[in-house]
Amino acid sequence: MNLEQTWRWYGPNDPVSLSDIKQAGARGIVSALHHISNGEVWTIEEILKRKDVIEESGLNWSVVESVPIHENIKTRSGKYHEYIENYKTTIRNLSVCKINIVCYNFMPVLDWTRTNLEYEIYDGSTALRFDATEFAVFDLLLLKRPNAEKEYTDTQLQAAKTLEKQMSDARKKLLVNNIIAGLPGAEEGYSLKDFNTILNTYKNIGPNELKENLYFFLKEIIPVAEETGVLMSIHPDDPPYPILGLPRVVSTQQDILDLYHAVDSPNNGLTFCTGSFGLRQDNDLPSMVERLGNRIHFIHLRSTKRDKEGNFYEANHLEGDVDMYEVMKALINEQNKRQRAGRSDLNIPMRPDHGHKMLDDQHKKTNPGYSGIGRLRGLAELRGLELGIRKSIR
Ligand code: CS2
Ligand code: MN
Repeated sequence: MNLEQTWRWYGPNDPVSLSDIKQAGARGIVSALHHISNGEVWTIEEILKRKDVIEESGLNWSVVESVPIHENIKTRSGKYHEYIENYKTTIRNLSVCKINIVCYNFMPVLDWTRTNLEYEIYDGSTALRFDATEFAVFDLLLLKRPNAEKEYTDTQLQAAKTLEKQMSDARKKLLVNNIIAGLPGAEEGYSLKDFNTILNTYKNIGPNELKENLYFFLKEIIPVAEETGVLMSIHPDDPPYPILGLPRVVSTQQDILDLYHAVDSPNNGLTFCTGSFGLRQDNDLPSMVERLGNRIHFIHLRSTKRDKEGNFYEANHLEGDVDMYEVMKALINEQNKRQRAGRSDLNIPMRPDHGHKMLDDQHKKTNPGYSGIGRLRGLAELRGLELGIRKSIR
């Protein structure tokens, strides 16, 4: 009853092929129909097309990551009714195609955010990094977001000004692109010109309002998920605290307990992402697995290394701030609990979430965070860790 080893595949254009994934030892595929615009229905025909390609390689489409949530739903404005109805239809269609785990997130405007996509770490591989001063340069001096200074200390303001003076135009352009052009899997990309206008759509939406909008959405879709046997699994915010003056409501254990409580159903569940949750010192990951575990339907395993200034980078999977051993033990305990309770969902799908750019991949064009070899290393280490713990506690 191992965790199911899965791998994110962006579809036929992904430089990592299905046969590469097979050699990496994953059997479950995590994929999404990125070519369908945000808010539109995923038809049965389109879903089956992707499913057939996956199954022809002897693999299985285990999880959808993600069916994106249209901005209108997050702000409960514009055509949100129509988009929610479309979302319900997509859930129904996925279930007809026997795909029953759906990951999604509820981060306003931006999905995951990094400032540097090629940060060289001590072993010579490159990792994704978030530099708080670079981010402040973007926010204060390039985007020039109105009133942004209020959210920074004097030291931070000074540091941003000093750094900006040292930056070439090319470096500034790259920084802007890294933040707003959309990292892989983020379904929206923006131009600097439009960006302040989009941020402004949240001017009357604080954390309470955003929570209300999330719960409104859940009250609409979870009954459909129940009816069709689909497990909705929300992905936490990355990073798990407010940025750009935008509210964040999926960052802590309490946020998840509130979400569970808002619609009390096993179909209203969680993607447990150790990389995202692990960025907050007050998130105790093993105890979160224990407390939130019965509704964890999908697992992302990766580690990050943070410092006191608010910078972080993605560490090797078994290094950094995440105690992967304790997390894995807690996950195995959760499986044991499920077995005792007679549940059938024991093989919770997990994937190595991101990896470093290393070895041959350093000479190739890869999706940031989603190169083949770095994730292969991550998966191999995690698989070994799981096996070791399992054998030692039996
Ligand atoms: C990222 C995101 O941290 C992550 O897993 O790669 O793309 C994430 O998968 C989405 O935000 C989930 O909806
Ligand atoms: Mn993740």
